[in-house]
Amino acid sequence: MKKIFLIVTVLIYSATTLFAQGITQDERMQWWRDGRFGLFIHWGLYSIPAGEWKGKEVPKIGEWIMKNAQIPVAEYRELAKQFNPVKFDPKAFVALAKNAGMKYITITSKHHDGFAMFKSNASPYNVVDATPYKKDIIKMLADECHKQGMKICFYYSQSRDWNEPNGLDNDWDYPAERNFQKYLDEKVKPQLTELLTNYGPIGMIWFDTPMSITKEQAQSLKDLVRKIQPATIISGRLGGGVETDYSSTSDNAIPSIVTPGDWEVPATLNNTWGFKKNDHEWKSPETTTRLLFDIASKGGNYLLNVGPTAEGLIPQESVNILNRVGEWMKINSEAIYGTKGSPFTSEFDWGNITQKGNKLYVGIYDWPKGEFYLEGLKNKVQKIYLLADPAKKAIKFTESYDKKLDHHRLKIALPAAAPDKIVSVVVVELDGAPQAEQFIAQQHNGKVNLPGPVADIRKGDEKAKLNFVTRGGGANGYTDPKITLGWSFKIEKPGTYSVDIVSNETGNHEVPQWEGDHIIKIKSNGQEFETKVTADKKEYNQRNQYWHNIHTNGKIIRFDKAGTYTLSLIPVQLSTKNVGFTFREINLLPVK
Ligand code: JFZ
Repeated sequence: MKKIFLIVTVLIYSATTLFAQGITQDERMQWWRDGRFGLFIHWGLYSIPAGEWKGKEVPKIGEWIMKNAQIPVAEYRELAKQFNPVKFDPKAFVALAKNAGMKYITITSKHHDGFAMFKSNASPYNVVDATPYKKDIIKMLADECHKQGMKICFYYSQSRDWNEPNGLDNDWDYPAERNFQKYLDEKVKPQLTELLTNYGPIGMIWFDTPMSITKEQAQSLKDLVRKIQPATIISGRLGGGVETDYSSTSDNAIPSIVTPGDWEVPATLNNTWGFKKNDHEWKSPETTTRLLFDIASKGGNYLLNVGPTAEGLIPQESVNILNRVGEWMKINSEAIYGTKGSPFTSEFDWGNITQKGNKLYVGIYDWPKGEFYLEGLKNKVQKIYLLADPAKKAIKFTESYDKKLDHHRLKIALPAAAPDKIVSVVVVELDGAPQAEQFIAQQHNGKVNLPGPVADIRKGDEKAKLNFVTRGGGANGYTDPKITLGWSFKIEKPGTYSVDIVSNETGNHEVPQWEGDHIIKIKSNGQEFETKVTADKKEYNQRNQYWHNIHTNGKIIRFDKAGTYTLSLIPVQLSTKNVGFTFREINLLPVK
């Protein structure tokens, strides 16, 4: 009897929690997947020093000034008395995001410095109680977002809190012993409750830098969010190994190929998140727009940051860049919203591709002089037109199929002039959902691109794994020489090919790391050679701008007839002094 009672209770309990949640994962993620593009706002007391403390420039990211300059808590807190951003206009913030084509705003409600940008009963260290401004910035922005149909999301630093003796990471002004649980119970949970209760529906909580938070502690934060607002998305950096609703890449790090699952690239427009008066290293609108298109082509979201000043203004340079991206979005947003990543595994030299339903959006960065070729698309094409052309005038094309090679080619007779200087979008309407050939196709320029993440990765006879979601897109910690990679691909044009071995810099973008001297063997079509990984050419990569691609010239491989081939990369010895072999891809380049 007792047992039955227990079972019934458990059943009722799980049924009610399920109903209470009343929302599927797909439903929860819908707006985020459709939106693809959001505005990140890093704003807090750190915008007052703006990268300078007592007349000295403090290096690195602006919102870390308290730690980087080891400012005593008592001194840093004094900044609150000066915080008076009278020029803050929530309407202008939301309008800027809207005009850029962004669908959500994620603002720092509390960053690592511990200062809350909202009215909090859990800590007087907040914008209403501790500053002359006295207004709840989070409320002003949230209200405006709700009015304008923009999703409002809150960044919240759950572990690092330099203001609290029991928060993590203030090791210059507080004793080492701390009661982290007490901090979670007395500050984090009450503040999260306030954020999820007082500001209407919240799109997402963006947790960050979990540090040593335990599984149970992280889970309790997730449970809290789910309990109050089941529809709120939980971002990647919660910690404790607890599953979240999507993952965040490293800052400014874009995967090298289409990557499954829900993920987001948090990115800066210059080299800081919080405002720094001397950081003028701005990305160009061209780079920003292409990165947006490239991230969508790989299946991810782009969360692009601005750092308002102490007066409450978004730097004019940021405004200009976002407005320019917005001009592109006004014509081309159909190629971004609600799209999925490219059906192809390769990175193309000319641009990239997104897809939605039966359409491909071919985004061309470098407009071709003559005809344009898309290799390896299996579908029947119905119509092709420029997204920028309101008349959707049909563009001529021919599809051909090489039966012997089982290869499909689409040839498009593009107009002479590019419709857009940054990314021109060509819409290709198909007979069904886009389908790419199984084996990697040779590109029209003769190149065969063999990306690391799609390789058949093995350790002896067993399937093995390498992690490619690192900064720069190369393998992370490839130090085990027993791990080999293999690819299958088609060669259409017989001849001699040079093997271009590409790795990349990785690590903090202020001090990129790279390691060579690995000895590797390449085998293909009955030929093989051994080579040492050396930096023969360093190449700027506009899709991953902080980390250069490093090319190693391999030897020559011959393919005497058209056909399907394999190539394998077999380490002989891997150097492990630093970051290991950050292998990214191999290119077969025709030798003329
Ligand atoms: C964190 C913060 O420390 C930083 O101030 C900023 O808010 C940024 C968006 O997030 O910094 C990180 C966190 C994680 C990684 C890099 C920087 N990471 O996983 O590579």
